[in-house]
Amino acid sequence: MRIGTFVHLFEWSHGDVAIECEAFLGPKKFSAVQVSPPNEHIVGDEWWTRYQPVSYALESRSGSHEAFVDMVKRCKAVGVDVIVDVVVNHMAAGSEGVGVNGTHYTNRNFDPLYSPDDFHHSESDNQSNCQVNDYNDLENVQKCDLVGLPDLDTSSPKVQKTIASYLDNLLEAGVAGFRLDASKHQESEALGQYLSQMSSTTVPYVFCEVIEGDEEAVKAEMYFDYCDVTEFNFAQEVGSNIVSPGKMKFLSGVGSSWGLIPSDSAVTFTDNHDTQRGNAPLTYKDGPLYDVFNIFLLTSDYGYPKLMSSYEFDDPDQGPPDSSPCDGHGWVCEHRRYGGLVAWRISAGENEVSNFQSLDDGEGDVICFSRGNAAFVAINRSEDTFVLKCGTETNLRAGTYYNVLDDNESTIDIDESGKVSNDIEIGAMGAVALHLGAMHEY
Ligand code: LM2
Ligand code: CA
Repeated sequence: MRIGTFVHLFEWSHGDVAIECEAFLGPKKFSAVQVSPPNEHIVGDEWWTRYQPVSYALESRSGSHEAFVDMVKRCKAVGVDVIVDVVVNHMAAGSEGVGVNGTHYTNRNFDPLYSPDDFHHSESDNQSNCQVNDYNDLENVQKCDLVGLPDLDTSSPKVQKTIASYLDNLLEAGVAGFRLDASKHQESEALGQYLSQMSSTTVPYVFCEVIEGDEEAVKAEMYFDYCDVTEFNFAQEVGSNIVSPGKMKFLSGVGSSWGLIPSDSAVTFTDNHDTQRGNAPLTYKDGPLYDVFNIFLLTSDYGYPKLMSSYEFDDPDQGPPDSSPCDGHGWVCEHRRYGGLVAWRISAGENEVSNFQSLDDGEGDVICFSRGNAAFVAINRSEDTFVLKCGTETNLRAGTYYNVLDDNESTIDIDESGKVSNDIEIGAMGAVALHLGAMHEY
């Protein structure tokens, strides 16, 4: 069971990530931060320029090589690992272009890294390739170009060596983990091969971005030997029980019995930078209902949760604001709302969900559960204040606890038999979360 919590600080600059590690993520005990691809990408204001690599120089919209190394060091110093988004399925599209560090490229030619024969290509012509358009066909998904992006031949020894040396470079800088972008579009054995060719003695945490679709050729389990895997169905399945009222009571036992991948392999999230522009059931735009979803994400015993931290957008292509996150305009900073739950999860530890109760007489909008004797949460998804009755079982030992979702403003007493000692009001779309690590001293 994963007791950590990590956060994707989408499109934050290296300098701002470093500050956030020191000011918030470290003190709150986040295990890691996922950063946007730090390597050279095409020029342009859209966020997705970051997914069109031009070289592996650590120069990007987020900052310079030097700023990157400084960020990694400062985050590490406060106990926060840096997980890099690694884009190696493909390179930048187009017949010609230039990267943010001044590197020129032409069609499928990225001197000195890759030449046209290092890419998958048509039999008779190394300047062109098939397009990904048939998700029932493994070869098509993995060897053709994804949205016109020249597809690297990840099975080639030369390409594997080049990727492994990029990864070694990142580890050298102190990076602790990788998100392997578009893993679904890379043969899993080839992905395993380049990972095994790293020479660094650091063993990174690796998770693979695989969107498993019913009946599709690529299966999440193909990757389990090499990495954890993004479980996109968690957001869909759990989300559908949060979007409509009356279904919170069905959230007991989220896991393999729901058709999800094994918990130990799963990276979970409510939304990510793609789904918040696509089919995510809930995003920051949904207000408090989205908070309910994130609170469930962080208190669930399933998977390794990743919080999304966004900037506001109307146009889905829109890049990040140029102000500082969290105090500047245009940033959402979702992760700041749930800081107290990170320590809650650490207290909950390896304990599975127990004592799951539907509290509103079967209406299904208010639930509570415990994680062993270490942590308790009650979540009110209804539009009205709910009174958590005196006598509700928490499994906690007697004492006074802070509600960690309330910046420790309020306390709750638990009696000798582990029950709530007074009636407690939980606001609409609100929650109370108590754990052994946040007991009131007296
Ligand atoms: C991913 N995971 O597998 C990323 O999470 C996702 O954000 C990336 O797409 C994708 N794979 C490739 O790394 C994004 C964005 C696309 C964008 C690509 C490349 O969602 O819209 O495609 O990055 O920048 C853009 C244009 C598209 C065009 C393509 C090539 O939107 O219309 O296709 O560039 O020029 C002709
Ligand atoms: Ca591929």
